[in-house]
Amino acid sequence: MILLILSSLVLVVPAQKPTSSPAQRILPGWFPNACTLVICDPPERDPKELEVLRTHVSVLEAQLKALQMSTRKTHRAFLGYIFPNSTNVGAKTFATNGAEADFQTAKEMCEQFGGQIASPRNEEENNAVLKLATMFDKHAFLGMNDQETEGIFKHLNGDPMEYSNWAKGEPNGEHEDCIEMYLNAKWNDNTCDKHRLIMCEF
Ligand code: GN1
Ligand code: CA
Ligand code: CA
Repeated sequence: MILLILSSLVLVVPAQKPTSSPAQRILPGWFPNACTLVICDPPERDPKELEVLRTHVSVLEAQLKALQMSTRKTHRAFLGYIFPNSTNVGAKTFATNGAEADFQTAKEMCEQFGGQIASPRNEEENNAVLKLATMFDKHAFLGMNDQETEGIFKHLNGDPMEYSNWAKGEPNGEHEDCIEMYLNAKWNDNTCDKHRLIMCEF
């Protein structure tokens, strides 16, 4: 049906009398109701104007860099105030303030300040968490859990858990989906509603 209408238009249009609009003088064979695409050259730019813009961009870039550095410094100072006990391992900083909470609250607390619950991925990181937990004599929650699929522990971002340090006989809990670290650095799965040391990593 559409094809029929279009083909009749093609037949009808050439029969119309051309108008004397400016478009007709430019494009012979232009018909009323036809579409015309007009492409214009961009206006010429003054090279000095471009130079001024480049300078402005450079100044803005320098200001942005200074602002980022100052924000980072402020954030670090702020973190030191909220979580005064910290230790660095490579690019990671583990930090705590000695408070305890259930897993969900601990998770939200760390996220609120731009981090996540401590999730050691090797022995060195595990020992750094142990060191801080020992200062408070408290078992710390770790980030990995098997809340999604029983028996399959994953990192908070979905990564499979490659490093582990389970205590003998652990994990053993169908209803224990969170991990606590004992004060001998070994791990136990326990229920997520237990209150354990809030240990974040940034
Ligand atoms: C037992 O000993 P304790 O309380 O740290 C259990 C864990 C359970 C936990 C539950 C060897 O640990 O697997 O998660 O109770 N340990 C053993 O509270 O059975
Ligand atoms: Ca479980
Ligand atoms: Ca257990």
